[in-house]
Amino acid sequence: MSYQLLGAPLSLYSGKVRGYLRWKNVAFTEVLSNREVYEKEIVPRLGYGMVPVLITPDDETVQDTTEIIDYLEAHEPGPSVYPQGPVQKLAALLLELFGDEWLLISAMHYRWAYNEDFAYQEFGNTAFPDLPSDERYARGKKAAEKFKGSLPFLGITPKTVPAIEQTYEAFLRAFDTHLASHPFLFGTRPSIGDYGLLGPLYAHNYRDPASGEIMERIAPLVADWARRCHAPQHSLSGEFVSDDEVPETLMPILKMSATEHLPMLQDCLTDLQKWVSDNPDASKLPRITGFHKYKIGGVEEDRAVFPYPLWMLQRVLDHFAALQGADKTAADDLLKRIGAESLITMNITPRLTRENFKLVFAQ
Ligand SMILES: N[C@@H](CCC(=O)N[C@@H](CS)C(=O)NCC(=O)O)C(=O)O
Repeated sequence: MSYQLLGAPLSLYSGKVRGYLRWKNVAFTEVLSNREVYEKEIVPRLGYGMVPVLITPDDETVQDTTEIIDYLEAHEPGPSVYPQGPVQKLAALLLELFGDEWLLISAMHYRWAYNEDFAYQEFGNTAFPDLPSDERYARGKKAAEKFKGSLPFLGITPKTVPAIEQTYEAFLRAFDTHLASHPFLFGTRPSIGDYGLLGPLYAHNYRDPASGEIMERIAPLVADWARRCHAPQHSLSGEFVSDDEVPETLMPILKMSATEHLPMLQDCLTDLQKWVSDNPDASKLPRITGFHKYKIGGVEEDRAVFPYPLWMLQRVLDHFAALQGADKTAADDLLKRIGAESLITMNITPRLTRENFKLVFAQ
């Protein structure tokens, strides 16, 4: 049996893994995560509903796109999406986090502001592929309520919408400029950072028709990159740029991650620590630990505190903490240049880990 990817065309995080699997040239079959697959496979395996899920040839279950990619990196041959160069790897991990968790805001906003009917139909096509089209739409609308309803939890409100659009367009322009001189983030080979960006930029912001038009108009090279990152199965390895160089054209994007995303992550950490002192006996974490203020494009709004992105940030910090000598100096320099020097002394305490598909405190 080959790998099975349980996922769906409309799913942001399925696109991240699908693009990676195709580039890595891993044999896999995609199984549409319809209602029956949720009930018979996904929920029994995870204990809750979430995609994508990877089922390995040994019938192991892997969830969370980062864990899926790391599993395949450890078990499959061929070139890696992790740059050998420590500074490139640091930047790539930061950009994976930025794509997965910060660009999620624009991905959710654009889907529901400009592609509502398309999305309802897609939710129905995924969950109930055998029903007639109008019934798929009606049932898709019901199934989509939870997702559309999550917008305020992500800080997407009428107050923040103009800032979300402004910062997304600035990101698109910066990435388009970078892509004029490099096919991927760090050269001719896609990195873990490319796949982090691919989630929001493919399934939502390229594939949703109205969002795709916006991308084609503002940043045609980003649309082209999304197509290439998600291209059908191929075995083109490419290379990362030499000498551990982080292309100058990535600096504006790394600075966005430092000035926009990092303050929110720092605030989440403070909130998590407060939650822990208020709940000293808790061993596992709820998905949301409370509400806080965040800022996007200078506009402040309430948003739920999600501890999960801190687990991803911990990966970035673990990589950084292992560096020594000239590598550490070069990594410090990058963090200072992009305005992320607070990462140099940051520690995620209590330490987080994932067990049985849940975020828990490390023992
Ligand atoms: N961090 C997770 C996020 C996965 C995720 O949010 N998947 C969405 C679909 S794209 C989902 O199934 N959401 C269900 C839910 O949030 O309850 C990953 O990287 O796998």
